[in-house]
Amino acid sequence: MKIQEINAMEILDSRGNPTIEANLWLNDGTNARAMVPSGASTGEREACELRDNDKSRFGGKGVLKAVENVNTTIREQIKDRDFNSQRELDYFLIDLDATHNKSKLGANAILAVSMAFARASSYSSHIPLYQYLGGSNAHVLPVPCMNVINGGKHADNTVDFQEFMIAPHNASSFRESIRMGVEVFHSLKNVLKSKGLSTGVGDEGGFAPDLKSNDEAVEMIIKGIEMAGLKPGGDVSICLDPAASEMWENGKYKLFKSSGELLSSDEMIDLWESWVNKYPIVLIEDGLAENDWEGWAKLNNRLGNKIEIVGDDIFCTNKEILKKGIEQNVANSILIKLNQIGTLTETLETIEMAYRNNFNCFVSHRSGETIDSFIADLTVAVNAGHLKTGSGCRSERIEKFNQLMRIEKELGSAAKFAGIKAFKNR
Ligand code: 2PG
Ligand code: MG
Repeated sequence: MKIQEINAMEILDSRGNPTIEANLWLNDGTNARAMVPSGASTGEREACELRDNDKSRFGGKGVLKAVENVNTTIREQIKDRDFNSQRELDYFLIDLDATHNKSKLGANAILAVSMAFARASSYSSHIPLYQYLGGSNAHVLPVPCMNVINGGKHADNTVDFQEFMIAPHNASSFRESIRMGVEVFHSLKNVLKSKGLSTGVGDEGGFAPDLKSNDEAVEMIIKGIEMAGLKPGGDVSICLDPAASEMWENGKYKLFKSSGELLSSDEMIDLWESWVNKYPIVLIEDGLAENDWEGWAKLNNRLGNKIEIVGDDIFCTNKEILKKGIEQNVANSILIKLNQIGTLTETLETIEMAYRNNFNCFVSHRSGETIDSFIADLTVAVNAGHLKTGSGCRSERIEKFNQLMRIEKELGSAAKFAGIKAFKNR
């Protein structure tokens, strides 16, 4: 496939921050575009998101350099060149950048091209993106883990932990599970309203009330599930992403938004164990900080045979770091975010390594998103069984759910909803 033309421009993400969109044409005339998301609670070892740091524009967050890199350096090298596969293009871009973290061209610039090429190739071959990426065995529709209460860095409230998610797993289809999830979202709104709490939402579309404690967030959600006529645990379980790296200070965890209390790594592990015993929790992501590897090994030893222990900031979708994590037995699942590593091919390599080592893959959006629904197709392509991409509102999140409903419809009787088995140890 020959790339006929490529260009990029600066657009805005869901937080009103600049991000990059690439438009790519193949020589058969096929055109596709892709938009890159952006995180707030980022891992230290993520690939470089190139920003202008020109304080006179968007507070330094402009991405004109990344755009320029696509429109000049990358364009000059890939225009009119034949690429036989995604892998060939992605490794060409990796070599062109030639840094370990894509800091020369920017992972945002490279990923925009990588995703646009994949989408254009799928259009050109008349194969839906999920099948183009995953082959004819792509058929599993994921449990949507919906982030119904936002805290941490994603909301200006008193809740320390970043994400409280519901997993509506006891459904016969994705469509039914989304209905259940959204009904819980609406009944949670009523629960909060009835207590005089705010029903404004945070970055990912979950409610962001000021609560007395972190426990209260889970208790509100359990009420919301019951008020929707569903059974906590039986129908809808709970997943957490406390994003603990954000709380890590001088070897301790600081509950910085509520009590200011300092917890040791062991005390955090005790906290998670008590929560798992108390609440219908099936998954904890980033329960500890990315640099607390010793703690991670203990946590996985304590809870890794009961629930899914997902590494996000600690692995950064990076297969070298994942390899170390597998050797040191620190988790049993990995969060998958394309822009943490910067190409589709490397993302697929990380997923393959995870599966070969009996790890689960949990596909994820970023807190700064666009309407690009690429991750919906990716989730089905790799039969990941679960993803997190927001709550029951905000179109940049809902678009992924809508795309998954389209895919489910298109797959027809071949579609299989993952259900509770999507989670480790279930
Ligand atoms: C996370 C993500 C997505 P961010 O921590 O898992 O929910 O947040 O994009 O801000 O890193
Ligand atoms: Mg996370």
